[in-house]
Amino acid sequence: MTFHIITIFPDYFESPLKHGVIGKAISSGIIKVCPVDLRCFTSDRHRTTDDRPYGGGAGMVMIPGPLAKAITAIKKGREGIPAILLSPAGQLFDHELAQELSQHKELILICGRYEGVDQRVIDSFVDMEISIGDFVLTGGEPAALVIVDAVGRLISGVLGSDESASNDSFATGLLEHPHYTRPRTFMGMNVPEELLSGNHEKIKRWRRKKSLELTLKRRPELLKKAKLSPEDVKLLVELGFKGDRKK
Ligand code: 21W
Repeated sequence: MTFHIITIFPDYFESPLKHGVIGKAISSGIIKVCPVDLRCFTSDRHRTTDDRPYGGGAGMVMIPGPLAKAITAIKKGREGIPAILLSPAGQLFDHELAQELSQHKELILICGRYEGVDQRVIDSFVDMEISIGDFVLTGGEPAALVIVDAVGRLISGVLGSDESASNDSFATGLLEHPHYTRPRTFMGMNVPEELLSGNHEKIKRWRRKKSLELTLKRRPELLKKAKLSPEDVKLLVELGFKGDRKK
């Protein structure tokens, strides 16, 4: 899978993509990340990428010319690559959207800077807009990294069988149970005895219960879409769950 990233800071992507499973997937060629320097598509002496907004107001707006050229250059000869603008006004990114994006062979991620992008580029060259959450970033670059990471790890061969994406917390629709490792006692705190029992049924039940408990406490809205067994529902009702669920 190839991510083309249009940015005025191509070096931004160097170090974060060297590490961990994404770093390995890039060195082995399963994933390619190609930062595209927006300034290469400028034609004036100052290599301008932004200008003052019509109608006035604070801040600058990314001018349409270089962005249109950059997107067109990447799309040329390869039909149907989605061009995605990272924008605080975009569709909220989640696991489901990550899975959808992972079906494409190539993606174009466009990083905005300043106050935003001239609307005519969005109208004519952008297929979708994505936000990574309700908080304000300084630009689209960190959001592009988030998308490369979350989509990249879903590509076959990126995760080892150990860390397989199929039982990810957001794939199962629940938050995960707590984890423990050695030592058995740390600062007077013991590992829950269920995990030391060696009884796999008992361990499974304990983990499921903790997972349901934590989801109910922290993210009750996730329970509406989670796949729950009748035993799960019974447990949740005992824990005080009364929300109705969609199928
Ligand atoms: C932030 C651009 C805010 C424009 C009121 C007056 C990409 C992002 C971004 C940015 C504004 C994403 C303002 C979550 C994000 C991004 C830069 C609006 C500010 N408010 N996902 N002026 N959050 N952000 N102007 O910020 O490019 S994906």
